[in-house]
Amino acid sequence: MAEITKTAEWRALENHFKDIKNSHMRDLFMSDPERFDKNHLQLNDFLFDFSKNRITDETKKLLIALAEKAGLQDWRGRLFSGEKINFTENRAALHIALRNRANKPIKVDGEDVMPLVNHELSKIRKLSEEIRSGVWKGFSGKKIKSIVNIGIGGSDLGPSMVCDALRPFGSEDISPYFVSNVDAADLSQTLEKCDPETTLFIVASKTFSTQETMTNAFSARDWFIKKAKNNEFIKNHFVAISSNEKAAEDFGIHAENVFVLWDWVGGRYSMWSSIGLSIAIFIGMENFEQILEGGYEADNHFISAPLEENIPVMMALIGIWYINFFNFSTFAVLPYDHCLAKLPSYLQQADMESNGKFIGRDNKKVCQKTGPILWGEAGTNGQHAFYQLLHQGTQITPCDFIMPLHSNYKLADDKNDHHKILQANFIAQTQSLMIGKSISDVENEMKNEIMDNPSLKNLVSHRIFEGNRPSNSILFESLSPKSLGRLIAIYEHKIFTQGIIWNINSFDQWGVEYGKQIAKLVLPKLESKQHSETFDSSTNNLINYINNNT
Ligand code: G6Q
Repeated sequence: MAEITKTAEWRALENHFKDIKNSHMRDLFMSDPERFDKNHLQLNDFLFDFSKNRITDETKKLLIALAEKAGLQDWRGRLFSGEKINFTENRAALHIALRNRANKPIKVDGEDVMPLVNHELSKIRKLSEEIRSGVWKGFSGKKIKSIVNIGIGGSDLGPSMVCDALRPFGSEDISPYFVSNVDAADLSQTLEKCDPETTLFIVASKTFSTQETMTNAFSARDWFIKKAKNNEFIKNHFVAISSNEKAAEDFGIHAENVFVLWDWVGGRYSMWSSIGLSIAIFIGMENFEQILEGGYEADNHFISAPLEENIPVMMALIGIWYINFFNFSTFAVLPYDHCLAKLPSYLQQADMESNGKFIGRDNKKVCQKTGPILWGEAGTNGQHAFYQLLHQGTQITPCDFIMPLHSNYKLADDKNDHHKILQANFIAQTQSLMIGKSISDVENEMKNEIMDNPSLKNLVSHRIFEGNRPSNSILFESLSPKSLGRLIAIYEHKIFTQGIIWNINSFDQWGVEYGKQIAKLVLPKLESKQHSETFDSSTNNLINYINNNT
């Protein structure tokens, strides 16, 4: 395919941008009472309102034409058929197989992967049921009360985010903990809350070689053996999730306690696999399967809905409109549900690790910007921190506001109506970002004050809001395993769609690998306290400073 920025479809969008860039959404709403009707989509109880964006019917038409030009429909089919679209690692990207609830065969190298997926699911079911029911016992005969997932990045963020989000569905008898950072503080603070007799460690590492995870796993094993005093007991307290079964067994984990992952499951797309073991233990297998059902619902929608009615596709296209034409480089995820506080971090990895790339599938440098800087925070907390910049900053950040209609939490005497207040703030923010506040509104508001003190007129400009700041609103019935699965899968497909249009491989992560590689070169210098002359003067001096002062 021709470089996307050289296509007629891209040029048409550039021309259209010149026409529309100064239009104000306030006017677009005024001139079209049906703007919401025309600019929202629904997938069962999932409502995606994209009417508060700087788009017209023409914008949508031109963006859809761009997606078609990029061959999105074809690529969508290639993703779902198990083709090795992650060509730099010669791998398929088959997270959709993990939630393929219809069990339709999906082949990689001629082999149907569904029997493998189903086998792992049955292992997850068995272990999670045994732990929850107390059939699985610790070395001294006690039930497991704490599960500690030791993993980082894709082997941590998903399960950690989901266990927080679905806490109301979790067992009251089991506490899930997540240790990711190699900083000893992380493991120490977790172990303080655990008892070796009642703790199960899940060492989650696809490669089983990640420095942080292995260091934490060895330290956890030492902590455990100190109390258990017998290596034999490791089998009651350590399980592994890895595609490197041999390394897991060499660590001392019994073969039957190793859950497998395949090279076609990318780390940041792995919460649907055995990496979700901690989720299944905490919320139960039926609920874990509901997460998969939600993902499957999103998959069916993505693969079959026409592009203009396709939620992930429209999300992706609107994102491209801002990143590539308006030149807005950042994007905020703002969940109005406290349990989704970790969602921005989760999506930050999903998006930035997938699409933070400058080399195209044609091995050349891309000619347009790719993934945005994704950040965010739960509402309403963010309102009292960074929303000032969202309203009046010089950079514009498109936002996704996300909220369930019903909260999973009700205080015993809920006369203070917490959830209505949360909802009111959600609506107020999206509305005010869009509409702004004009000079005449401010003058009107300050009329009496200015009458008393005319010098206050100078302050009018400070209270003006330009508005025209875009956002999507996402509403759904309640935060349940199924709705969460659907939400995550929708974002995965949004990211995929953008990657296709930008002509990049969304499924490798050489930047992560580079970090792992460099750390291994530096560590020996610190361990041996050897004077460093290998690197640049800053790096050498930092190493030598640490060595001289520790
Ligand atoms: C995810 C990335 C990365 C990875 C971690 C952990 O897509 O590849 O975040 O998940 O570096 O890797 P391991 O699971 O191999 O320990």
